[in-house]
Amino acid sequence: MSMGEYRKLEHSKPWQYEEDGLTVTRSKAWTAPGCHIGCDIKLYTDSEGKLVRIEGDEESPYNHGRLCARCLDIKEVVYSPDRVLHPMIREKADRGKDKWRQVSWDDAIDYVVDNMNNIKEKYGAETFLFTHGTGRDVMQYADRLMYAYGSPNMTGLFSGLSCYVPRIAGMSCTAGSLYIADCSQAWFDRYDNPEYKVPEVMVIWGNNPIVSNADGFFGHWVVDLMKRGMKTIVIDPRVTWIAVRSEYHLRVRPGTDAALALAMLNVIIQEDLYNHDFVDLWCYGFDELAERAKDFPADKVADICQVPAEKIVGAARMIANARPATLQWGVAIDHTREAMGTGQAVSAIFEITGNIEVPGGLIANTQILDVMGGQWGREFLPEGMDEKRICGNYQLMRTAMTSCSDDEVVNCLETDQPYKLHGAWLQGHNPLACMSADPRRVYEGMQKLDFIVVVDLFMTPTAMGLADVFLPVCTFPERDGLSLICGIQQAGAMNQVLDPGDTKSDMEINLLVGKRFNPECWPWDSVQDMFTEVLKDSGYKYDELREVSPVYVPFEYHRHEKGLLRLDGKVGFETPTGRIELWCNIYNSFGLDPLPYFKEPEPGPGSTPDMLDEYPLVLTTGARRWNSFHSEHRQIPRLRAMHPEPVLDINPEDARKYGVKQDEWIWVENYLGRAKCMVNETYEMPEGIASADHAWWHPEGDPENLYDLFDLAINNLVPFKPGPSGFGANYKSTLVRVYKVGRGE
Ligand SMILES: Nc1nc2c(c(=O)[nH]1)N[C@H]1C(S)=C(S)[C@@H](COP(=O)(O)OP(=O)(O)OC[C@H]3O[C@@H](n4cnc5c(=O)[nH]c(N)nc54)[C@H](O)[C@@H]3O)O[C@H]1N2
Ligand SMILES: Nc1nc2c(c(=O)[nH]1)N[C@H]1C(S)=C(S)[C@@H](COP(=O)(O)OP(=O)(O)OC[C@H]3O[C@@H](n4cnc5c(=O)[nH]c(N)nc54)[C@H](O)[C@@H]3O)O[C@H]1N2
Ligand SMILES: [Mo]
Repeated sequence: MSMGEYRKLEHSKPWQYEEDGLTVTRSKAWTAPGCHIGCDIKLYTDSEGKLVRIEGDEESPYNHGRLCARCLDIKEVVYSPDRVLHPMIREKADRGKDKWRQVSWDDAIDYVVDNMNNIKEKYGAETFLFTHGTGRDVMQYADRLMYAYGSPNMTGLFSGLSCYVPRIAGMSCTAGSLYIADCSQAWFDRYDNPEYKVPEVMVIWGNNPIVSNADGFFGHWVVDLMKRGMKTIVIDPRVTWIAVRSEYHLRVRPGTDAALALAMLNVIIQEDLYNHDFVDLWCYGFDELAERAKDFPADKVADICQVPAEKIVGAARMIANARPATLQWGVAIDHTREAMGTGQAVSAIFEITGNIEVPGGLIANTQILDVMGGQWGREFLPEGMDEKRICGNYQLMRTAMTSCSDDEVVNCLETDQPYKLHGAWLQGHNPLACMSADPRRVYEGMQKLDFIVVVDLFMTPTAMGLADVFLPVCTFPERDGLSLICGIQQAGAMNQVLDPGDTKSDMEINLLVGKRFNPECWPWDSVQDMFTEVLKDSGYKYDELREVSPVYVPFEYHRHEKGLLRLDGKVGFETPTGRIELWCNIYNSFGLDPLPYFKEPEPGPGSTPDMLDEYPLVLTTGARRWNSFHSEHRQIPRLRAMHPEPVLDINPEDARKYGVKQDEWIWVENYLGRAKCMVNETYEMPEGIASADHAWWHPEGDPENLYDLFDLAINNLVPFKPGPSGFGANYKSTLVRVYKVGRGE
């Protein structure tokens, strides 16, 4: 949606200049390696074209010169001896064996195109899967390649599509758009902007923003705001850096957030603390919500969530009395089978208190440019193909999404229903180590495919186990690119400063391959021409963008009152009633509960108490670490040294109770499987709740043992089992026991 002229940043220097004998190039950090945001950076190269330094750009309105450890260590990634530097092919019979043959790009691309075309001719394009991992600037190019080939099947092999998708889809259904915390990121002058207001309270719910900087949200904005007087409420079982500085820390039992949110709604409604004007004018279904919330009195919910009732009541009052309050939520909301009900309950707190589209509240995240969300190139998908998209009976998913139900894809791999699959293109994705629940199912299911391509920068367990062709990508200093960030409405230029050698960018690879499938879909002569096309709404050509990057879309508050949030230009929200639907018509029409609801996580102390004898500990997984992005950076020495092995964070009382000790290797086991890690005794975790790292493998391990993947994968304990809508899965709640490796096996 274009809303007028883009704003551009005035820089004190050109995009490239000399300083102390070095060339400084302004750019954006993105991928590879993994990152979720795209900070403004300065790359310092010497006369031999070597990267010698990287700094945050102090003129950036986004990160104000700050960078994370992974960016500061980018040199070790770029020059890592572990990188794959040439295309490689392996015989299908040798999958899992370290037997690769180096080939030229021409040969690799011919081989890929021939094999993919053969499958299309023999079995149909729908039998070829396309996948990509999280949040990279790779996604839209992978989508477009799929459309050029003619397949409708994009998948992450991720139970319940459990990353941001449930929150985005949920808010789109109930409020017409995703809403994000207003930390003044839409303004160049930020906190000083006269229209901006520092929130009185920010609720940080199932998110650790300073470590994770997730989804376009720069975590240190929270610290900036705390310095300007903002108070915080943290909802997290773990003691985080912000939690110890917050007014309220609710150490909720994993997977019970919906009950907590419903209890807070009940307090706000019963005590008449909600915003009557906003509810009367802009909300639909308030009475029904009030009725539902009555089932969640604070003292009952205190038992469910293991949070004292007075804290629930106090936090609810504090949110309702704040002018404004805002929400920064995280992936813990999606990592439960009840993701849709949970997200709906949490967002309703901020809706009925009138914190929508106000300065310092929650602002609509309208899409920048039209290339995101699986839409770019969708017109090239042949007629009738979308009906073949693998969604099972998840009708909301089929209607609201352009991708598959990943759970149904795994069923399809195993049962050959509704049809047999034959190939896969995996780009920026290490599913066996990260996204896949029960990774053995995916490993075995994928073995049935005739042809698999992996596009990555390092050899991974997924590539070693499954790939027939490996196409090596370059890192971000080695390529031009665009950063189009969700979470802040800007477009930025990434500028190449290093020679990529015999590696290529994802964009170039997809342009080369895409042209062969459908030249009309990929008509450009260069990636730069393609970027200019992507940028067309902004009014800038790619070359011009370098100088003025980043450019921001126009922005204003109270857009629902001005007809700026609906496609028809009327006031209100893009929902069937034009209001925020606390009782959701779309859910109702798909046979789903129209109101927020809570169901005990399964297994769990509330649903399967009989399992507690055998599996006494509640387990959450995957809390982000400073030094790695999921399965990445395990082979980068300095980053690995910060956190050398997977750990289980466990309260020292629990460690004693279950007979395990600091730094000991243990098995964490549930009814489905087990994974190995080291004990870390810490009071950061409450008694009865432990937290295990995810996405572990040993790049130094035996390739033919898939780098210890199946020993270390915590997802051995996570089933493919989404919620009733198909969205959300229990990556953050199960029941386990722990025991020393070698004991009782
Ligand atoms: N350094 C680094 N940054 C990353 C990533 C990375 O791997 N490394 N990954 C990126 C990706 S893809 C994502 S999705 C984001 C995610 O980033 P976040 O949303 O911050 O996700 P997590 O760190 O998994 O979890 C956040 C907090 O939720 C708590 N938690 C665990 N279970 C529950 C629960 O049931 N309820 C509640 N309320 N809290 C719970 C954890 O203790 C943790 O402190 O980070 C992104 N950024
Ligand atoms: N138990 C448990 N499991 C989880 C989670 C959890 O909290 N708990 N979190 C889940 C979440 S939220 C997510 S999003 C997934 C993440 O899952 P993934 O996105 O698969 O994770 P990554 O390891 O970051 O990336 C996969 C691969 O992409 C490569 N790569 C990085 N950048 C680029 C690039 O620019 N181009 C290309 N071609 N390749 C690149 C990396 O080398 C890596 O091998 O994991 C999920 N798994
Ligand atoms: Mo994620």
